Amino acid sequence: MTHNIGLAKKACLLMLVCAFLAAIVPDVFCYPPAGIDYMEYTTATIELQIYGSPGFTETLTATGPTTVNRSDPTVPEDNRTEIDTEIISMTLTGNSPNIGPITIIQSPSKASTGKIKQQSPGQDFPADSYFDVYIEIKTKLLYPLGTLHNDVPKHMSAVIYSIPPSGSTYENLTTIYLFDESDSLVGAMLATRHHVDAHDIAIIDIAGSKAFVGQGYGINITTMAINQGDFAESFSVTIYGNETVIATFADVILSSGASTHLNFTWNTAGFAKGNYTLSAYAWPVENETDIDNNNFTDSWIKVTIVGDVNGDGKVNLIDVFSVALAFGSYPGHPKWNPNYDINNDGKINLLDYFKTALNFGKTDP
Ligand SMILES: [Ca+2]
Ligand SMILES: [Ca+2]
Ligand SMILES: [Ca+2]
Repeated sequence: MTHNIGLAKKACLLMLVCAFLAAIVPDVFCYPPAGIDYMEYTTATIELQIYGSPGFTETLTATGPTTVNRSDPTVPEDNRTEIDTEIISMTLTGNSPNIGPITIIQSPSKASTGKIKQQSPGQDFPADSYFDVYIEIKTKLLYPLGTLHNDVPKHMSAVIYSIPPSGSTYENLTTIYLFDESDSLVGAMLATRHHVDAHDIAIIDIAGSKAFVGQGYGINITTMAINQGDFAESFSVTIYGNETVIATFADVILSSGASTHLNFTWNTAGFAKGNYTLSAYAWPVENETDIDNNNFTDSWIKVTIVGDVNGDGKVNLIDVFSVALAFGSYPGHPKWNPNYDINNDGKINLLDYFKTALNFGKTDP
């Protein structure tokens, strides 16, 4: 009893420390108090084997909601905070190639309990999570299958990065036997996975077409956005040069798994000379939990004097000769260098040469 009070005190203290840290350090997460997680969209993939003749092995997909009950976090002796969990409801429907429509439900008679546990003391995520799952598989066939169940739990485990565990996939590869209503062995669940569908957009690249751009001229900037989640999304992306917004893309639309390039030309007129770090931010969509990948920062580009094609802050013979030697080139040409294309028109010609020569001798500052 004293021991339990000690643990309760420890948990309490931990939650206070967590609250304090979360207030001063925005990136510290803390496990929530007891509650219920309703995950509307989850997808189970089961390698199903039915014995007898004709028997078969197939991969069955079923989708639907799963609801989990969570306890308050507690701190055991190993100082890795943990949470007791239980699947209190699950209804997944699908269509078996061999036996037609099926419904998988949480067993009405046996509890599917589990745990969430910190991998390292004091660090909530990544966390280990598992459920020992008992199910019923309802088929439309009265004989010989009817409703199947397992007697030994399917130990489904995952590494999770949030609560609820959006984007994570619980998995178990061992064979668990299935029995019919009269407890006769009829088949087995082999490799089984259960994925919690997630909203997750990300920026995976941003790049400028050149390293040095003459003040007042343009540079092409390409950003790559991807939808790593399970739903179609519509979202906005803002592009920054340092802290200044240099472009906005509203209503970027991507289906699950799709990616797109967001291209624009940044006109540097009105921007002070200096280095600009390029970054892109995809504004999180509703219920998105992994937002670390919504921001992508690239190395800097330099806005400099027109004609300073090597970015050293002065226009001298090196710049003039560089442009002259690349004369007549274009993207793909062996002598092409985007930094020499002063007016950003995709070719290096007299216009670029004159703009460089006209500024000969200028230095910055
Ligand atoms: Ca994201
Ligand atoms: Ca120079
Ligand atoms: Ca040009």
